[in-house]
Amino acid sequence: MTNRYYLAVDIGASSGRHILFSKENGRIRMSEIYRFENGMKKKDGHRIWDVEHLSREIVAGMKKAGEMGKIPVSVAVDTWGVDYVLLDEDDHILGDVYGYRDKRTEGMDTLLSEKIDSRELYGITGIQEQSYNTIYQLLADQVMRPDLLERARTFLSMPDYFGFYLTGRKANEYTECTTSGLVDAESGNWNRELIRRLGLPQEIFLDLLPAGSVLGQLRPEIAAEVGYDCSFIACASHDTASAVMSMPDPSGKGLYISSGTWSLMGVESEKAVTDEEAHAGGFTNEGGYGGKITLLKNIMGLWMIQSLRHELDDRYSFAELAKLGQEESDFPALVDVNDNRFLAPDSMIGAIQDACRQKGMPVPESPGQLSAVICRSLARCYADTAKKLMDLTGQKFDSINILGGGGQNTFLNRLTVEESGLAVNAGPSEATSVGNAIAQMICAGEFEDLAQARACVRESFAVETFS
Ligand code: LFR
Repeated sequence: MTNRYYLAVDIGASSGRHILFSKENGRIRMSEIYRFENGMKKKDGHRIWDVEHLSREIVAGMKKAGEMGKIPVSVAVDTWGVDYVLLDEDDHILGDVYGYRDKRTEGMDTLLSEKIDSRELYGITGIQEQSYNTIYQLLADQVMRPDLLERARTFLSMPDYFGFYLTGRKANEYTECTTSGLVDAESGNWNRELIRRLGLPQEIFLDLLPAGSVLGQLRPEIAAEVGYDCSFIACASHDTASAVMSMPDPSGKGLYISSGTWSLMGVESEKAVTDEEAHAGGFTNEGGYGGKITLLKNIMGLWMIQSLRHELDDRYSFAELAKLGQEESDFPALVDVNDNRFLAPDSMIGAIQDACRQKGMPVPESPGQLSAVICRSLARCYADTAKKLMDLTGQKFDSINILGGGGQNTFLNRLTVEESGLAVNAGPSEATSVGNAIAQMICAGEFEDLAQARACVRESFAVETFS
């Protein structure tokens, strides 16, 4: 029997990739066939996404699959959360598409609190206040470009937009749209009353589509360009939700960190937890596959290392920075990685040094010292968050599953073991793409359900244990 292929397109804040998946002899096989750059561009002092470039790259990678003679049964796209496009009545994108690190949402928290109390809001959506969430971005639109919001007819999250670009069909997928901060944690659909209270247009939000639904076939123009037709699946299109699907444990009960640009640490939960403890602890209840909730905390993550590396003119690889950090692992300084100063600083090095100086701690200077401070601080935050999650859920965990590329940082893994006293299981490293593909494979009948797929992930991918 010839292989059936599934094409996962995973777009992160710094790069995108196309990975072809298949099931062979009961195991999941994958091979990366295309990779492209991404990043927020600076325009007029703002940070924006080049959506046109991303759309073209998605098509280019799909074409590559055809050229290789590996025509997929389906394709799906996942991206980061919270960002969106607005379409006018002719389905054209209105204005620039802002990136979540843009500063235009500064002050929007005050505006929001005038419209609704933050405790009440958390009770409705279960979504933690983060300056970059869609809700703040839409308020910034209301203040800064109201004409545009008036002309908007459709709201599409980033992956929704790419689905529309490929199929011509508009839909709002559940997992990604929960990151907006406008979805009701109880009903799993837009909270229309909240949208009304914020003064946002109702009609731009479409009814939510469950993750794993067929959106449609490719548009004829796209099919002609890539050289084949296939269906497009609305997978768990929020990258974090896809990553959590890849947990190599059929019960899905463990503690995870989806580790990439961000570190998203949490557990899978049947219901949203919106009590005061969860709110005060900085936890958010985002949508997961199968209507589950991913109760997690956003931790600044490897963004800090990525920024350090860039600032050092990419002279060191990630592995080299980890090694240099290891040599300085006793450097006695720690920063609060969730301090907003690290979200989009002009200089990450300067921001770390200032934070240390202000706390009266030794100031890291060399690349190794900076790497050590970042990794130790992340590990400390993971340990604190693990403790809080145990309190919150009343569950005990003895290990942390590191999902995604961040699990390859063995220095950070060792520090995490040291700080938390828990074992670390690292893998799969392409967690998000694996989750993306699993949603497609369940849709095509390759797996009965997520538990069966997770059991197969455990058989198919190497997981390294640190203890
Ligand atoms: C991870 C992620 C997080 C989200 C952040 C911003 O890539 O999707 O879950 O909070 O990016 O969108």
